[in-house]
Amino acid sequence: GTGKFFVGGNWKCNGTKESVDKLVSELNSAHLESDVDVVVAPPYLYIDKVKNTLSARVEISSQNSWVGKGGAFTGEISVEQLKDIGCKWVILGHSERRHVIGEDDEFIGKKAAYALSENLKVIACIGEKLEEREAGKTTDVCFRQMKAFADSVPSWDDVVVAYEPVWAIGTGKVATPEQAQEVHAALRDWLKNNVSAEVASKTRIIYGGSVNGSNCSELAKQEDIDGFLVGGASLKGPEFAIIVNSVT
Ligand code: G2H
Repeated sequence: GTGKFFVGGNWKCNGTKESVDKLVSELNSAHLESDVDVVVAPPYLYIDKVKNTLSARVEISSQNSWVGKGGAFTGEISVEQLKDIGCKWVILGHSERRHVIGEDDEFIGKKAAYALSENLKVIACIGEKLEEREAGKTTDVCFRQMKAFADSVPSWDDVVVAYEPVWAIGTGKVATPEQAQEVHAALRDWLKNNVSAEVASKTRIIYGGSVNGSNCSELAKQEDIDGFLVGGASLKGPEFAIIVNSVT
């Protein structure tokens, strides 16, 4: 792997005050290997609560942010507000936002540039759909999504790339370690050829899509897998800790 292992828990639109308290207490009592960056992304509503109760060992991410400065944008949350409340990270380009909500490459790229300009770090998600993989377009799609980030961000220092094949998300159908490694290596190569050798070697590329406590260690062994973005399995503290501790 490259750089420090990174494991993010994307809680998505799940939880109640009660379940969030339970998860926070499980995380506070779990052993988390020290050489891993650990981040959790609660729903906006619970960020303040989590920030105030979760060990500072774990950083907080939001699952989205507004594309520019706050103001008259009903229903949105600004980067400034996220920083005010103690967020260090934001997940952008998640497939659920691309394909369910309809955010496009350009909009996501602008969001990334704005977040970075305000010193919020970015978990930049990319990934192909099943029909794109079956049509042999996996790298075309992933490279196009990478280019949209590359065209917008001034620097990759505070960016972690998350490769999340859409067909593996929440489906229980995890990519094999070989399938994931193949794309991760191609992405690193893309960074080398299109950004710089230094960025290619320093940028962490994490895998997401049905990662759990049983499949994480084989994936973590792959040379170009630098960590995980975990959805469903991040809602259980002990299982999330197993994934964090799969660092090799
Ligand atoms: C992919 C992942 C987390 P899950 O969306 O971002 O979710 O682990 O539930 O497939």
